[in-house]
Amino acid sequence: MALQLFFHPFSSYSQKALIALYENATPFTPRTLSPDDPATGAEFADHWPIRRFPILVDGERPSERTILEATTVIEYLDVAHPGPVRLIPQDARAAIDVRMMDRVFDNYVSTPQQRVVYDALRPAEVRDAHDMAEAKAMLKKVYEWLDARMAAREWAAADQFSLADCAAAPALFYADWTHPIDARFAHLRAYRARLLARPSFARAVDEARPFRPYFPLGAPDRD
Ligand SMILES: N[C@@H](CCC(=O)N[C@@H](CS)C(=O)NCC(=O)O)C(=O)O
Repeated sequence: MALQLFFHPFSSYSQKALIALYENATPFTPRTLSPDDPATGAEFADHWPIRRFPILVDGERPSERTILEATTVIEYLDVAHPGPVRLIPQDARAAIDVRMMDRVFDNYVSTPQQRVVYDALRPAEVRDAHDMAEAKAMLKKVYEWLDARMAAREWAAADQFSLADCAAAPALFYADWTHPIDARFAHLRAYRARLLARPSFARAVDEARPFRPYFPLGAPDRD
């Protein structure tokens, strides 16, 4: 049980880490979080009281290493368990572009997308219409920026599939469900479709299908 991933298949940040594991067929023990399995939940909370997933645990107690945050999980895999697909370019300048785009997808796509979902989970009387308008405005702005950026690119950065695309795939997948990407952003929509066709992400999407009825905004009848 060298590598364990505590995660949920329907969670966007979990999918981000899963893509990296699937890209390199890296062996790991899935530790799926579920209300039906309080023991796994307690072990997870022991590793990370903040309880945001995924986390990666490498090795056995007492000398195991716990890696928090999906980006860091991918960075760690690239260093400690590298495979044929290197998700961080060896060239330091190219790696900066990859890390920059990883931050863009997390901070300006995933974060506003999650705000909308978390708002929908709140009781109606504490929902925040102003915050929702701001979150959707940010999505709209970032769609426009990403559409221009993707006009002449296959992948988000460094001319290769990378950490940035691991971040982009679930972020754009759920963002489009949350605040649809307008048809005029054809480059961005084509990029989202390319990500969906990537076998590692297609597998993560397939594994999450049973959970679609739980999407708080109502899952559309499409990927
Ligand atoms: N910054 C974290 C974010 C992780 C995150 O937000 N995970 C969500 C699932 S996609 C989560 O743990 N949600 C449970 C909760 O908020 O209680 C990362 O990059 O891994």
